Amino acid sequence: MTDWLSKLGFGLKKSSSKISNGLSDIFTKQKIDSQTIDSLEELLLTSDMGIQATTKIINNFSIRKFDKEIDNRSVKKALADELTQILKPCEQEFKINKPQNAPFVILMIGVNGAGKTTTIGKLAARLKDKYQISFIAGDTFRAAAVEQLEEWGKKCQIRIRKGTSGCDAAGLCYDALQEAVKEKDDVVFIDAAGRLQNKIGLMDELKKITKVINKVIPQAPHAVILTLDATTGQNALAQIKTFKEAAQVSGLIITKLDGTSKGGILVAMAQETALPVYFIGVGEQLDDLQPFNAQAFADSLLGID
Ligand SMILES: Nc1nc2c(ncn2[C@@H]2O[C@H](COP(=O)(O)OP(=O)(O)O)[C@@H](O)[C@H]2O)c(=O)[nH]1
Ligand SMILES: [Mg+2]
Repeated sequence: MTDWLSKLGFGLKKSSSKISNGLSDIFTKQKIDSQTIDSLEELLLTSDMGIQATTKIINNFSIRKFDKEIDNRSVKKALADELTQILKPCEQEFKINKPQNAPFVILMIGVNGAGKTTTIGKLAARLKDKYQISFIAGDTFRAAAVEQLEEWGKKCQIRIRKGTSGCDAAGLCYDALQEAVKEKDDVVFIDAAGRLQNKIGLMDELKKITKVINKVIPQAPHAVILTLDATTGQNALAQIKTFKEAAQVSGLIITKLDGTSKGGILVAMAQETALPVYFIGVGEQLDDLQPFNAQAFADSLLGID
């Protein structure tokens, strides 16, 4: 098995054992009856797949013909097919289309603790051999947030532009982006603040930052990535809704899949929002960020090896 696949399987262990054990308990008979279907429905719902996706899966699954005897593996394979179909539209490569004479600007948004700064570090590590990258420390209210970004910058030898503590993030972005243009950076990551206590405040700040970015570089930000913590389960869906109202979210990165049994949330997201999932986080190390692959994710989620 390739390295990334085994890492994915390992990262999704908590989710897959929950689902696997559940399936073993349900499919004990040689035929599928209404009780089996009811139990399957309950398992999918408690695995965070959401009502819409669960209904779709159950409808398709109940009319499926199993030609041989019904063993655990064929049930898992059939379910993996259903999950892959739902997840597939989210499998979209994250592309850097650098404009002429300006950097490709990536605005990272998400609530505090979702994994924005860590993900910027991981992403930059993937891209740094190919592009001249810089960071803007837009989370100006938390000193620790700036330090954390600086650490990633040191680790990956990437320049970071920051302001004084508590300075206006939009003003910082304005100056820093102009510098980035002058320095001919290829890619700029903006680490935005993530306070969600006050929805209006957050929306206003994001709108202001976007406007300023756009003033310096037309068409920018070129990507707005919403980072979501998978351990929050269904709450992640509410976060998507809130952030979509505040910014033009182009895609998602789902972190901390290694720390939760709620990996099924990606199925609910795929069904209900259909936003691209560029990457998934399966650990805290630099190489624990993987491009999202629908089939591999579905297989790993069900514990198919
Ligand atoms: N286990 C695990 N931890 C993660 C992952 N991504 C981020 N973290 C951890 O989550 C915590 C918050 O991340 P941080 O980047 O500071 O979040 P931010 O507030 O959105 O910038 C840190 O301790 C990270 O190491 C992941 O994929 N897996
Ligand atoms: Mg941060």
